[in-house]
Amino acid sequence: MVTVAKALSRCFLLLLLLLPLGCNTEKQARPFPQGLREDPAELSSGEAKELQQIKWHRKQLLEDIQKLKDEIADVFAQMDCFESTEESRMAQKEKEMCIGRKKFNMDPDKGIQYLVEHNLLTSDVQDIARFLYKGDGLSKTAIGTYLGEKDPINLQVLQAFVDCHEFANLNLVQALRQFLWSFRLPGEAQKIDRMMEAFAARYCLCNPGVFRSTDTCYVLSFSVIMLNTGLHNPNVRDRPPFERFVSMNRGINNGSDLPEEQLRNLFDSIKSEPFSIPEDDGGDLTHTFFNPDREGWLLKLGGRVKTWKRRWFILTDNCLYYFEFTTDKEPRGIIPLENLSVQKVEDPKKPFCLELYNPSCRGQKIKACKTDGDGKVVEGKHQSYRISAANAEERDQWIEAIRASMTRVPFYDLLSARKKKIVSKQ
Ligand code: 4IP
Repeated sequence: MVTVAKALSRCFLLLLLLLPLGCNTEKQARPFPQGLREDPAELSSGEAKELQQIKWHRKQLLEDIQKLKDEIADVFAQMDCFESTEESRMAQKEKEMCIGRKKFNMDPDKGIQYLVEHNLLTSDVQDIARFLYKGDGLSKTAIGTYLGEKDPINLQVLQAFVDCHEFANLNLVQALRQFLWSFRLPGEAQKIDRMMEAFAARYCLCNPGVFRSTDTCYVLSFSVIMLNTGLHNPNVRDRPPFERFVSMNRGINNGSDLPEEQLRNLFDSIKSEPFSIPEDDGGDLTHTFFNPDREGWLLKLGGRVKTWKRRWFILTDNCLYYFEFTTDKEPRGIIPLENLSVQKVEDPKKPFCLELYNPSCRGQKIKACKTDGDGKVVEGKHQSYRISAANAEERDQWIEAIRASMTRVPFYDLLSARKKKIVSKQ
C-alpha cells in the first residue's frame, strides 16, 4: 500500500509540474508557448534553444509519466493479487473456524485444541470463555459438557464463563433464564453442582444483600428449577401451589425465611413463563446416545410373556435403553438404574446372564417404561430384568459398566447436603 501511495503522489506531482506547461500527457501535440512563432525558420537562436529544451523536457516528462503508469499498473496488479490472497486466506480461516466448531460440537476438548493450534483462539481461559459465551455455531450441549469437566483449565473457563454474565439488578428467575439459556446443563450431578455453585456465587456478587449466603441462592435456584418442572411438565398432574413453594423454602436464608413477596415474584414469573432450555440436539435422543458408557447386542427376557428378544442396549446417564435396531431413534424401553442392583445369574435357557433387580423391594415392579404393541409408552412390567450376553467376558463387562453407572452420586443427595449445611448454620 505504501508503494501505491508513493507512486500516486509522484504521479500527482508530475501532473502538477506538467499543467503549467499545458502538457496534456496524451498523444496530442503541446501548443507552442505564448509569444513563440510556429515556424522554426523564423525563430531566433535563443528561441530555438528554448524550444529544444522544452521539447527535451516534454520527452523526459512523457517518459516519466509512462514509467509511473507502468508502476501504477504494476502496483494495482499486486493489489489485486494481494486482495485475492487475502480473500483466500480469510476463506481458509473461515473454513478452519467451521471445522473447529464442528469438532467442538463432537468433542469439545478436541475442538478447542484444534482452534488453538490454528490460531483461531488463544489458550487463555478468558478467551475460551468469551468464545463459549458468544457461542456462534456451537452446540449448547457441547458447551455444557466442556464447562462441566473437572480439569483445572475447564474449571477456570467455567469461572470466566459465569463471569461473562451480568446479573446485576435481575431477580433470580431472570438471571436463571439467562444462565440456563447460555448452555445446556449436563446430566451429571457433580457437574450440575459445580455450575450452579458458580452461578450462585456470581449472582450474589452482582446483587449483594439479596441473600444471606450463596448457599441460600443455590438452594432457591433449585427450588425454582423444580417449580418450573412442577408447573409446566405435562407429566406432572399435581401442580404445586404457591404455599408449597413457600414451605419448600422455609429457613433457607441462613435459618430465616425469605420475604414472601420475593418468593411470590419468582413463583409468578415461572408460572407465567417456563424456562427455555436449549434443545440444540435436534429434539431426538440421538445426542444422548452419542457417547454412551457402553452399547451392544444383548438378549432380554420379556416381563410377563417370557420370550427372549435380541435388543440393542445403550448404557448412558445412569439409564439402560434398549432398541430393536441400532438405527432406531426412539428406544423400545428405558430402565432407570437408580435404586437397582446388578448381578450374575444362572438361567436354565440362556448362558451368560445378568439380572437387574431392586434389592430393597424384590418381587415388586421395577420403575421403567416401554412402548407397547400400539406404540404407546407404558409402564414396564418387570420384577427383574434378565439379560443374556454373547459370552462371559461381555456379561462381566456389562455388569461392571452398569455398576459404575449406578455408583454415581445422584444430584439430590448434593442438594439435600446443601440444605443440611444451611440448617446447621442456624
Ligand atoms: C414381549 O414378548 C417382548 O419380549 C417384549 O420385549 C416384552 O416387553 C414383553 O413383556 C413381552 O411380552 P412378545 O414380543 O413375544 O409379545 P420388547 O419390548 O423388547 O419387544 P419388555 O417390557 O421386556 O420391553 P411384557 O411384560 O409386556 O409382557
